[in-house]
Amino acid sequence: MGVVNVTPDSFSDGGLYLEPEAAIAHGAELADEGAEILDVGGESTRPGADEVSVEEEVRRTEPVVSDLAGLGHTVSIDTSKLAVATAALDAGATIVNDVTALRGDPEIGALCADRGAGLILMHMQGDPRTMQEDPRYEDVVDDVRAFLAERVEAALAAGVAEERIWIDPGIGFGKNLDHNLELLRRLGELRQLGRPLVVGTSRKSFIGKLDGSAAEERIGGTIASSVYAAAEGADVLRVHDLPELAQALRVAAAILG
Ligand code: HH2
Repeated sequence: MGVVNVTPDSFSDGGLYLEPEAAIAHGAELADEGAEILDVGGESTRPGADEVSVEEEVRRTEPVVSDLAGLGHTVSIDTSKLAVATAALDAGATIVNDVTALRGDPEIGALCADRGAGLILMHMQGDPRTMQEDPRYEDVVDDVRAFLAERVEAALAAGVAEERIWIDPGIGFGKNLDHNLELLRRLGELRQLGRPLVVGTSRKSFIGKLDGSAAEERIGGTIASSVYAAAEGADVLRVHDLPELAQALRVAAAILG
């Protein structure tokens, strides 16, 4: 899954693809480089990010979704707002990536059910403004697994077909360094839920906490964590840097046989 951020303030690529033409060209390039899904987002979820109005989020994302879907690409919309998700599905997206797992706008469940769309449910403790202040868990993997099990039930109750539901531990969302590392180390335990796993480690700050690197210097850490996640059973890797990761995954797959 390649990331297409149509935002001025995303933590690693904010402002680079704010114009629709730039975002569309970037998405097409990611697809060329091997991305099978293009994840279009119009609001940053980084800690402390400003909230964006529904109108502005639709204005940013809709033309990009429309063009990329029109080119034949599979597009997901990274949003927690019903109106943004609706506009994106109308424009040709087929997956909703909801980082609040239906807690922001629960009606996204019925929308996905209605349209036969895929739905990604991600774990987050707290909300983006405050989530990194002091995250706490009894046992981070057990807590995330219980949360995701409960959100899968909520999606099923809204009518979403089970085979269209994907789950994501939400690396960096209300987690300190140890929480992120433990979730990755024990990722296989989330497979007990029986749903495909999406994992996003790309350029995230846990990598910088290990070596002091800035966001654009974290490709090595992104590859190491993504290859490890794939070996532990991740089905979708959400990343910014496609060619490097695609090569790493090909080599890892060849070794594992
Ligand atoms: N991470 C980000 C955004 N959306 N969605 C899922 N399912 N999983 C993730 O790990 C995830 C996500 C954060 O990355 P990015 O989009 O690059 O940054 P920002 O939120 O600042 O735009």
